[in-house]
This record gives sequence, C-alpha cells and structure tokens, in this order.
Amino acid sequence: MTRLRYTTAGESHGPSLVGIVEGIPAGLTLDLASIDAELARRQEGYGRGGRMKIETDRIQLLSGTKGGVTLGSPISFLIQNKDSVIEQLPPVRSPRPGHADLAGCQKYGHQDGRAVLERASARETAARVAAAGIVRQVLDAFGIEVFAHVLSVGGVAVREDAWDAAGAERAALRSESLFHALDPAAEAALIERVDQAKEAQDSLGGRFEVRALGLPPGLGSYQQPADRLTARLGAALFSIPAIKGVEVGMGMAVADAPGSLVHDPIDPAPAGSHTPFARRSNRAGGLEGGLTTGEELVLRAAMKPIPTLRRGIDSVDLETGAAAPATYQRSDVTSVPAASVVGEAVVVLALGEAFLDKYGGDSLEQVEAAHAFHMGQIRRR
Ligand code: EPS
Repeated sequence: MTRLRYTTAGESHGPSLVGIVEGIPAGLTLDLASIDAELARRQEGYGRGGRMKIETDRIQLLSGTKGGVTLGSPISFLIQNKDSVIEQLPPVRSPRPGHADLAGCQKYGHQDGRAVLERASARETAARVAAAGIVRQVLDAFGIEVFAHVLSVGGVAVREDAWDAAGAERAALRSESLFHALDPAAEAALIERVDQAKEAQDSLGGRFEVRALGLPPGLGSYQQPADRLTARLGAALFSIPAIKGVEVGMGMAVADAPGSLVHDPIDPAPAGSHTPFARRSNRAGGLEGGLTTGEELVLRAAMKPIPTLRRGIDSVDLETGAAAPATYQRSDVTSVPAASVVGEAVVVLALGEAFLDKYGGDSLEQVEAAHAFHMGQIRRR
C-alpha cells in the first residue's frame, strides 16, 4: 500500500498543469464530471480577472484507471492552459510587493521576475483542485462531506450565523452566490465593495470557512508532532498563496476566555446515536490532541488582497536598482471565492491522507472493512 501523496507541476502560462496522485485504492469508479465542476467553480466568483475568461479548466486523465475504475496505480492528469504564451511574455523587471517576485529572484539569482511568478502564481491551485477532486471521491464513499464558503470580502461580511441558517440548503445557496457565500442578503453589499475597489484600481482580501462533516473520531496522530492533524490542516491552508491566518473552531478567541468557556463538555449520547458520547458544544472545531473528535471540523482562513494592483505599488527596477512602479499586466480585484474552493480542496487532500493513513488498504473493499471494524469498536466503546 502506498501512502496518499500528490505532486503538481506547471507554469501559469506554460502548455499545461500536471499532477500525480498516489495511494488511491483500487476499485473506485471515478466521476470526472464532478472534478470538472470543481475546476469550473475555482474559475468563478465576482471580481475575477481576464485570465478566467480565457481558460476552461478540464481534467484529462493520463494513467491510473481502466474503464473508469482506479487500478491502485499512480493517477496522473493534466489541465491544458489555453493562455500558453510563456515564451512570448515580456520580462518582469519591477517586482510586485506581496508576491514571490523579489525574494524568488534573490533566491535563484534571476533578474526577471517572470522566472519566479510563472510557478508562484495561484494558477497552480487548479492542479490541486483536480487532485482533490479524485481524493474527495474516496471520502464521499464514506459519507464525509467537505464544504467551504466565503465569510467576508474587503471587510464586508455575511451574517454571522450563515452556516447554521443555511442548513441543508447550503449547496443550493452557495451555487446561487457570486461569492460562494451562504447569505443572499449580503450579495449586494459584497458586489458594491468589489466595484469600489475596481474603481480605485485596488484589490481585496477576505475570509472563508471550511467545514467537514461525517468524520470518524481518531484521524491524525499525536505520536509525532508533524502527524498532528491540526498541524497538517494548518499547513494545508497556509500552502495556498495569499493565506495569512488560519483559525480552528473558536480560533484566536481561545486566548482570552477561561477554560470553562473553551472546552466542550462530554455527555452520554441519546439512545440510538452512532457513538455513545456527545459534545455539548464544538468550540474545539472538531480537533483535540491533533485528532478528529468526530464533531464537525471548523477551519477559517484569512486571505490578503492580491498583490498585482492596477494602480501600482512603489517598487524598484531589478536591473538598475532605481525606483519604478511594480509591473502590472492584469489581475483579479479579488479571488477570495476561488480561494475558498482551493481551501476546500486542500482540506480534502489533508483529510484523505489522514483517512487512508488510518484505514488504508490496496482496494476500496479493504478500506471499507477497516473503517467498518473501527466504527463498530467505537459503538461498543
Ligand atoms: C490564476 C491565473 C492568473 C491570475 C491569478 C490566478 O492568471 P494571469 O497571471 O494570466 O492573469 O489570474 O494569479 C494570481 C492571483 C497570482 O497572484 O498569481 C488562476 O488560474 O487562478
């Protein structure tokens, strides 16, 4: 059995993005249309830039299946870039503050920011959304749902109880929203905020939340520090370009409240429940000791505004060292809705890894047996 792992390659304006996912058990029927739907969702959102009008991201499988069913071998795929013009693009002489341009040039000894930005671009996240689209189908088979939604853009927030108010309507509400949000009443204010920023030739950040439902208790590990699921989920969210803050459950507020208002009391569960114990609250956000508790996973991330500004930011010419405004070609006003799709994807990847670490087998049947055994053990205490 291979541990679940993935890798991506590809430049933003190169011929294609590619990915390899290893460790997917044999016997899973892959639904490619659902992966394309996620890729399309990543391209959407009010405030996206011109590039998204050019691309139609689609997954093309290169290996790992026969007759649409996984073989247990590495799954490789590509996503073609229509804007495949890397050799024709002009050099980037003035690094954009906030992007990898300057530190990347200093790291590699480049004088052209393009040598850095082509790979540092958030375009790479399309490959991760595709990889997650494969892994998600393993989680789906065990009733695990991962769902992200936008909480705010440029300081304009949706209602605080948007998740609870949406309930079972969440998927429908989100698909109707231009921001992948769950509060129809906030749409007009969000649109206005993005329009203002566009007019000011500026860019906007925001916050999104990722939740996961149906997780068994005990995914992750406290045996080695790096295997704590809290650490892996944090690393997953921080691996998305522009993410500057991550919270779990009650988040930063744990620092100011007493323990009696932070920890979640354990009760005997009502008869007929799927586990013998229940929590009175979920301030821990579904994680204790680096393990899932079986409660809903609740993560939030803060994204900074995109660093490419039409109005320009003071910078320097890398060759002459003289002052020169940062290079501008085109940009999104905001990509917080897209980032929420990527956030969902990286959480799927981290949970898929933890799930298969615990229940992994060479075939889906073997994973099902290990999962069923563990669930039975928990039910019996
Ligand atoms: C992106 C593609 C990029 C940008 C954006 C994300 O396309 P281009 O550089 O051709 O306009 O729209 O990149 C960034 C926000 C960034 O900071 O790199 C995409 O596919 O998501």
